[in-house]
Amino acid sequence: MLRSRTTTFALVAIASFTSSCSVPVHSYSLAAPQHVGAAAPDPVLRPSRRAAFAKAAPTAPARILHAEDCKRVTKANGPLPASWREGASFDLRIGEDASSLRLLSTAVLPGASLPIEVLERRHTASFVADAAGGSLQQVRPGRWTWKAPREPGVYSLRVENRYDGESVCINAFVMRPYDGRGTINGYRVGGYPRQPLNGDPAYIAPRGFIEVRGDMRDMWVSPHFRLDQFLCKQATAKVEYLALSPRLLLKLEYLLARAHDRGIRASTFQILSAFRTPWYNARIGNDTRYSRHAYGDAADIFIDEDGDGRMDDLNGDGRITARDADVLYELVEDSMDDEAYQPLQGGLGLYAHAHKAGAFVHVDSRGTPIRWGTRIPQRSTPARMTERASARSSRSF
Ligand SMILES: [Ca+2]
Ligand SMILES: [Ca+2]
Repeated sequence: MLRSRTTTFALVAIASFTSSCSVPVHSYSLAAPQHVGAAAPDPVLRPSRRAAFAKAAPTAPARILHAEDCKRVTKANGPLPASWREGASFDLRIGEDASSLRLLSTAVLPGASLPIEVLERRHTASFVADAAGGSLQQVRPGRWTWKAPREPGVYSLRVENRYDGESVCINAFVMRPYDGRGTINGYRVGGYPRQPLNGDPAYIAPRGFIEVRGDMRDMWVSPHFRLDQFLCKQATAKVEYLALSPRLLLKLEYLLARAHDRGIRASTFQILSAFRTPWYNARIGNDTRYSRHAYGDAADIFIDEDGDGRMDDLNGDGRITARDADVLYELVEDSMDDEAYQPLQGGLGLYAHAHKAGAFVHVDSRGTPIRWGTRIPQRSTPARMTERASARSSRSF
């Protein structure tokens, strides 16, 4: 039987990728994802899909002995081993974000320093760390500084608790610097507003992007999400560029765990749209100059475990309607008072009929709570009226 436990998270509430971490750390708790598939079989799961799941069943993980071994895990063809989708036995702060996930990704500029710290008060001397690339220096027991190499790419870091042999892997993306001129290596980016919205540092234009090439697209960036889920939907190029906030990954993992708590079957969230370059955002008719999608911390999500490309029947009424997206909306809304959720605060929007995939929900981790779209009560309110209200606001973000 898979263990289910609550682990303590901590996260610093600043969203840029590279600045130093001299701001307070907020602690919170995050229940490890539960694997509810066996307990709550999905009646609409197709036989062929079931076979695919069985074929890719997680296997027992080999022990991770070096940072190089992390590459093998993150490039796994198929789901990560089940133990990697549970929480780690210790909490780690990576740059400004902290979590107890077994795998997290972060992004830094070339040559930048990335602080890594075990958030345990005791037995810090039992932790060791290593890096495949760059240079790693121990500052004190349980704390290190990784100096990123000059060459953009993805580098694996690893922290191990020697006491129990458990490792946490970190994908550290060294970004390609961006000079703001509209393209990067021939890839169209477009222009960011010169002034951050209301002076909010979350709206400072990215100074670099993750460079995505070759088989990097399939790599795991957190226990339930792959890199290609976050790529901009503009025409595929040999080399693509991406802004991806570690905090968005933490938020999606948190919300997935909450979905599992409610018995919702979801191996991941399907992401309609995550990163959008300002150029692409304008092309699709979004006139919001400050879309969080352009800053890499927003995702439009739904759940599709039966693989038909549309939202699943989350409320169990036998139909696929906006009410199914409302189940997700409610899940986020109910999390807002959770102490664990506070560092993950951000936007929440319901889009009732805005896409061929059906209804979906926008979430982002901008730091301040904001909601749009209208809740659709499951029974009482006439749906047509509220759905229209929701559609009206669908172009906002
Ligand atoms: Ca579906
Ligand atoms: Ca339904």
